[in-house]
Amino acid sequence: MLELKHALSELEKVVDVAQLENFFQIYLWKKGLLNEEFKVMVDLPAEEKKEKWAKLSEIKTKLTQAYEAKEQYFKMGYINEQLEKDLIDISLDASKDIWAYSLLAEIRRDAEEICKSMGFIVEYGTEIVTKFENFESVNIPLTHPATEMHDTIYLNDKDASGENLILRTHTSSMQNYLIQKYWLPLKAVVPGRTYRFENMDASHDTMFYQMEWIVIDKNISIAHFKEMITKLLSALLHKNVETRMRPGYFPFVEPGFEIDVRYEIYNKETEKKELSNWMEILGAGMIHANVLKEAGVDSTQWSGFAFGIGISRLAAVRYWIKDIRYFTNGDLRFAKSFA
Ligand code: FA5
Repeated sequence: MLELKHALSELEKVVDVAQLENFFQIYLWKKGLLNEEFKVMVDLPAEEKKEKWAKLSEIKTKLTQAYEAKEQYFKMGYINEQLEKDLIDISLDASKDIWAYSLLAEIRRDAEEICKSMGFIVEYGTEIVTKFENFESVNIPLTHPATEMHDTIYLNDKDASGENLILRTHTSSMQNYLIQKYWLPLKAVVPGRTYRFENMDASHDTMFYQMEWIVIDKNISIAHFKEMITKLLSALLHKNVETRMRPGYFPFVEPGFEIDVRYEIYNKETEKKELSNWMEILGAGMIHANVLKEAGVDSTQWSGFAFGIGISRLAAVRYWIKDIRYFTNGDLRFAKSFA
């Protein structure tokens, strides 16, 4: 019968993974020495078989345990070796050629700094929201055709009332939450990812960044909004911009508008400065009385405005990028060209 002591001493001599594999083949594999011995026992008389079978089983158990311990030892060695290799050398200079912010992060951080300096609270909110937060709290009844304006991505998980949770389709889904959390007067911004089930093209992605501004106070009017938006866009785009307000429909504002921007560009062919085309950059409006009511606010006392900017499109304007999908498709050539 196979000797445990001998097998263990053989295992002892094993120094690497290849030798361990070899050991396994010789002793423990289904065609290895141990199983061969089990096979031979099948024809032994019952009593003798019982005794030898038990002994061999014990040898198998002990040898397997010893083998596994050694295997574990090699695995840990391998993991430690990898960890060692992956260790970040903090003495290395974090120079520009090895890291850079994504352009979206850069513009978002810029926007956050500008907003903080203007006294705004910055809050990220949650990306997974209830249908109430995304629709009903901002005056979009679930039966309203407006819900179809956003082709929403639904999750299997449900909220407390049994409704499926969704990925927020706009940062306006945070309005009710912000009012409840900070109460009034309120000046807050929500930068973050939003999701829609879109057909993708150069200016439409399924995951894109928005930033929501919400201002509620006494006697707030469109004039406050107009003044603020022109200053803000010029600061964010690093250019002097002209803004244009067009009527726009959003169920959560009344009146609602869309804002386009244009700015001076240099035409290489004519070698002259000229104005760019108008580009829609955000949706805005005076917060609808129903939104205030839903959050428990007396709309005869308080008023406010809100607007939501597409950060991805804003970044495209600021950095002259033709297609917003470049921001998120992970192409290192793109990322490195801005490092
Ligand atoms: C909204 O999402 C409203 N919540 C904005 C708003 C807030 C209006 C507060 C009134 C008051 P809209 O669907 O137009 O509106 O999106 C706002 C901006 O997000 C657009 O102007 C655009 O810049 C950007 N955007 C919309 N869809 C996409 C997309 N698929 N990919 C990239 N950017 C997008």
